[in-house]
Amino acid sequence: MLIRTPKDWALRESAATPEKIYRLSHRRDFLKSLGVAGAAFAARDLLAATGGFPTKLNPAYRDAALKPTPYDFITSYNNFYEFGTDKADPKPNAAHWKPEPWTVEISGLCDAPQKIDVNDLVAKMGGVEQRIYRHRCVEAWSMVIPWDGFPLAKLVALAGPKSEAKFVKFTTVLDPKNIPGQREGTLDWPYVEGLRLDEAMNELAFIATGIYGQPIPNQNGAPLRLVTPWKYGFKGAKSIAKIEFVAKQPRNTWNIMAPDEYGFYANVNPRVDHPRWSQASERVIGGGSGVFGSRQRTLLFNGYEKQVAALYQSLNLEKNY
Ligand SMILES: Nc1nc2c(c(=O)[nH]1)N[C@H]1C(S)=C(S)[C@@H](COP(=O)(O)O)O[C@H]1N2
Ligand SMILES: [Mo]
Repeated sequence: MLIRTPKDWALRESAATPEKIYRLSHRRDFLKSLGVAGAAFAARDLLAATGGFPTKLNPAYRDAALKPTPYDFITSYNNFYEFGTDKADPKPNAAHWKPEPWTVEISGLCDAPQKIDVNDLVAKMGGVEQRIYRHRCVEAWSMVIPWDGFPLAKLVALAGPKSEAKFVKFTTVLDPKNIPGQREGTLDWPYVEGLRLDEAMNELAFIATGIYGQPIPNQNGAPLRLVTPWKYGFKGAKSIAKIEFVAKQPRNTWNIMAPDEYGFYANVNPRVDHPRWSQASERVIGGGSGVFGSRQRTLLFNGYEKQVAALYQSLNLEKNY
């Protein structure tokens, strides 16, 4: 992220073809291996085995003005340093990674700490819904993504945070044997992120397990990742292994790597520039005629001011970037 210059923002020709056929997901392979077709399978197990799919669009999170970015761009133009630092790296480099079975640890200052299989978690959350959210990277590009998943607030309720818990810390996968980038010192592994507890309970905060009604591809953070659409993309920790309730504000990876450039809050703010570039506007990936096509003005809180402004009323947003 901070190391790269705009030169690597070129997409491969094949990646620019919109709406190609969806990649067969590992979950589908898993389903097939179970021989579900003929077997008598409880609805709950079926739901769990498929990661909660199919999904239903939640109309409260669809904006007619938002045009979803083609699937191929969303899944081939990625930041996931575990699988390489170029935008085109994660898709091929993560293709053979097997993020299953997957256990999520819920721990720290909460009443119901637990280790839970991701499919059981999705079932406990009542399955998944689809929300169409804006997605803005601190590198000044953006997309519109139809995410499938469940509200983070539901997971917080399942955990039952104690009154001393003020923040949620997310720790992502650490598996250097199978993750090439983690055998190099590009970042301080594992990638960690955090939210204030009230941010985590905001209606917008979401745990994604899918995109466009398909299980989330490895390169986008399988099997579950954080989505906070009013914040820069780096808040969206991919491939989460542990969710911890803590009393003190945790450090987050990009803040550890470059504290003068990346803060804890990471709220999208066109009035607070990155020290090395403007945040006033953004390139729309897949927009317009070319790969990058159009450019548009960036909105405060990425257009979600109504939902989140109250969280930051007493905060100086220039200091707390
Ligand atoms: N584990 C992990 N999560 C991560 C990253 C990463 O390198 N590793 N990159 C972040 C950054 S900088 C961005 S912009 C988003 C990109 O998400 P996308 O590839 O699904 O668009 O993931 C975030 N989550
Ligand atoms: Mo990013």
